[in-house]
Amino acid sequence: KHGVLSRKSHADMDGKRTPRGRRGWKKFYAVLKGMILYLQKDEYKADAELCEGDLKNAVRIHHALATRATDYSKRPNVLKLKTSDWRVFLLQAPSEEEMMSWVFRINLV
Ligand code: I3P
Repeated sequence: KHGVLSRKSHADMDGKRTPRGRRGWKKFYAVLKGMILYLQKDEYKADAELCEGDLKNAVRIHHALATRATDYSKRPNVLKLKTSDWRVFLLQAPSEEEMMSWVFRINLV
């Protein structure tokens, strides 16, 4: 699965709140492949073309949990992703359908 997603980092590893200055929204092209959600700066790229920054933004979603972000109302179509290392991301999809599709696909892994 792939598509445009905006990301906001809410908590870092071990669940510590992401500090100010790194809490902004950023738009990515997301690609879910195997157990990894790649958040790429530009459009679709094959593995070989991923740059260092793209690899840094990749999120392991094994044992991660995706839910509708019911407690976040500033933007529509936002899901909350909790990873196994206690990071928390908010991810905004272009539509309700896309958001639910990401939730479903992430939780299938
Ligand atoms: C953050 C940025 C985010 C905002 C966040 C700010 O500043 O303005 O858009 O979240 O508020 O801290 P910075 O880019 O300097 O990290 P919202 O869009 O959800 O308001 P927050 O600290 O309340 O999460």
